[in-house]
Amino acid sequence: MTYLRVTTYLFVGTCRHDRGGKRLHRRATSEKQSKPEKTTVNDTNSAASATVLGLGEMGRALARAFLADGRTTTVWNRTAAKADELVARGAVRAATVGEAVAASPVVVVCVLDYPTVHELLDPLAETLSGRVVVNLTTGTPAQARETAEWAARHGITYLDGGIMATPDMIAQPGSLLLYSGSRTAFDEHRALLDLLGESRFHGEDAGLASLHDLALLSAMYSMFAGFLHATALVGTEGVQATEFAPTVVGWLTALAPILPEFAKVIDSGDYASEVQNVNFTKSAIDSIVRVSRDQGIAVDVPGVVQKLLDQQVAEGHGESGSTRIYEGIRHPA
Ligand code: FVH
Repeated sequence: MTYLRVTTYLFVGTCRHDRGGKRLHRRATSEKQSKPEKTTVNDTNSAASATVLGLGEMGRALARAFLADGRTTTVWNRTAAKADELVARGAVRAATVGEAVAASPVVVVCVLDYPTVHELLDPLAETLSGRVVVNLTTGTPAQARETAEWAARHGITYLDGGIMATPDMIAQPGSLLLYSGSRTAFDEHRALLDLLGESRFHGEDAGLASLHDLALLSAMYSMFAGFLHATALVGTEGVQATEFAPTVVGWLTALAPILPEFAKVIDSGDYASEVQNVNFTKSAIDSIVRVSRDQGIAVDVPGVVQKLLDQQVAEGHGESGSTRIYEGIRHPA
């Protein structure tokens, strides 16, 4: 349910922040455990200062949260003017990235992408040695692991993170940040991290936070696509999107509690006992595809689900629970 709340918040926040679609995209083990670890707050550096590199919409929100707690916060951004509002709130403006990095034991990076992270940090490896880098830039697990390896080679403590929040949610209820990488850094700087939202540690494999981040975004974007298809369908008969949206919200909210039930089936690998089988669901999806064609709209969105169901039927699993399409996704032919 937490994830659903996050998704819902992201949707609401996204609408508020969308600038021509740009914001929408940036927004949604052993030590490799799949469940986040519960940890106690143990910040030995509770008064520690922090540097924030990257003062876009998100970086500024992060810096604001540190400043609101009275932390000495040094900031740097390529476009210097974006630091102005933070300096007015008490932030220290660094003239160069090197000056910013040297100012604090913890360096939080939140820029466009990983190439930018490396462009900024690689020349400063020596200065960063012995410091903690918390990288909240969105990227893939491979990029996170590669950056962790780079950091380890230079004696830099590395924590990767994924932000499941929009900038206006930072430091507010519902803000969730996923972390992986250095457990020590997570524990030691937990109080600082908790200023941004709920902090969850996913293990010492630096790629795991990003994996969860992108998985949650995939759930979000798929849900958005479903909403857009449904809205296009009723739109063919003149129903306004604003009229239809509240009904969709109610419908999806009512159905969301079924996801943990699906999860139990998936984990058990036993798809026999589910009430709704592949054949039943396929008949519904076939109807959705048919009506979409009849109404003259694209069928790409339900077409994906139809293809997965067809695959299950072709493999002889028509009587299995329809959650079995998970197997087709998890183990593609
Ligand atoms: N905003 C959101 O809702 C999402 C929530 C989930 C996590 N994302 C990720 O956070 C990263 C930053 O996102 P952002 O919203 O702050 O993005 P922008 O407002 O576009 O700011 C981008 C910053 O990156 C700087 N930058 C870009 N290229 C360079 C470069 N070559 N050298 C130095 N800095 C660079 C840019 O600087 P400037 O354009 O202002 O000079 C901004 O500081 C991102 O990974 C999201 O996916 C946010």
